[in-house]
Amino acid sequence: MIESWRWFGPLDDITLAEVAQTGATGIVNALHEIPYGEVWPRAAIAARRAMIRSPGLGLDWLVVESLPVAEAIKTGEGDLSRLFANYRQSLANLAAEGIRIVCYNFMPLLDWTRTDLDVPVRGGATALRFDAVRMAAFELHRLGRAEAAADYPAGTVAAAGAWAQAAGEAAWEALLASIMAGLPGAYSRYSVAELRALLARYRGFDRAALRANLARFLAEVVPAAEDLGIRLCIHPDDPPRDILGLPRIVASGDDIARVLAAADSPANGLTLCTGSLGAGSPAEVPALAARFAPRIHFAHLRNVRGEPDGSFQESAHLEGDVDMAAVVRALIAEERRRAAAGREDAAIPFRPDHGHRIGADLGRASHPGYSLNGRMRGLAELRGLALGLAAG
Ligand code: DNO
Repeated sequence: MIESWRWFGPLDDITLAEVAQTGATGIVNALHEIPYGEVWPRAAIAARRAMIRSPGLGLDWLVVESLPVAEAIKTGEGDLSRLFANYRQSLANLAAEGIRIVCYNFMPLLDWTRTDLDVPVRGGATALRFDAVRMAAFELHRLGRAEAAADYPAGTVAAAGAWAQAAGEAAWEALLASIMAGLPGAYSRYSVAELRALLARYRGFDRAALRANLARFLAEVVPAAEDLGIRLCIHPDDPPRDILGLPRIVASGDDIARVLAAADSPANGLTLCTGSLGAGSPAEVPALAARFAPRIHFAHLRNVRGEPDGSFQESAHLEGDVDMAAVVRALIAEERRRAAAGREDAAIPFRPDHGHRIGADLGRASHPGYSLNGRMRGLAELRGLALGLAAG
């Protein structure tokens, strides 16, 4: 298990020196400044890797998260040949600079979605939360998506109405800011009107259509990745269900099996995200880790606690609904299998995915979920768990 850490680049408030202090050795990074669909130039990749490999830190850039898939590839609109060629060129440039694990997602429009970024937990720390009532309130009473009433149980729809009536402008603003935080290019926020216009692009677009576009994307890029020795790994949908009427196609074991079968190659792999999958069927996550182990190239380890109405809240890494020990055991077994087969890249990079804001995090700006202390706590716990299991 290679201890890794997502670092957002020079604009990240957390420095590489601080990352080194956590004990992590692998960096998960992206050239966030390059617009979606454009080529990542080789020189920019080399410069970023050199920065990460600063003397004395013991860090290296191991994983790209994400090489984003342009929206047009997801909608399948227009002539996509330039976008596919650009994606392949970025992969070639990454491989030329020695980076071989590339994570991406195929969620339409939104990336991960939460309704609350700072819910108080024990001792005044804060956590991220997805609240079904507030999400329904947003869809029904801000976005005006009347069809959303069918996506939620009647009790949730009623509770959403009550919430919407009582909410003042500040509560709406906070909700909007939370929901938009996961949007791609998350530095610029969409307004409600812009979101409505973007959603219109997906009207009448179903899972089958999105699956066909993913299969097309894989057919275009997996052969190139194979030649380059790159292992692509798709990230599951978060939350693992349709929201805003947008289809989701990487939300369950069956979905993942379908994606992996669409291009049956080690170059077409999975990012095992225990938090995303755990917000669906947490009890299944260890079995999914074992089932897809040979195709897992990267792991996001975090935990959630679900609630009967579909809400969930991010818990400490070893405290939620997912049996983290069982997941880590499956990953260690896979590493041993790879090592026995003589693979030099047997170790699987994982990162503590998200963390609460604790202690000094509370006074510091960081990307939602990407605090220093909270993730460091998670990393330390996962490190101990992995060492204990490997020794046992
Ligand atoms: C959230 C992350 C996701 C992930 C992308 C991968 O914290 O796990 O934003 O990076 O979905 O493409």
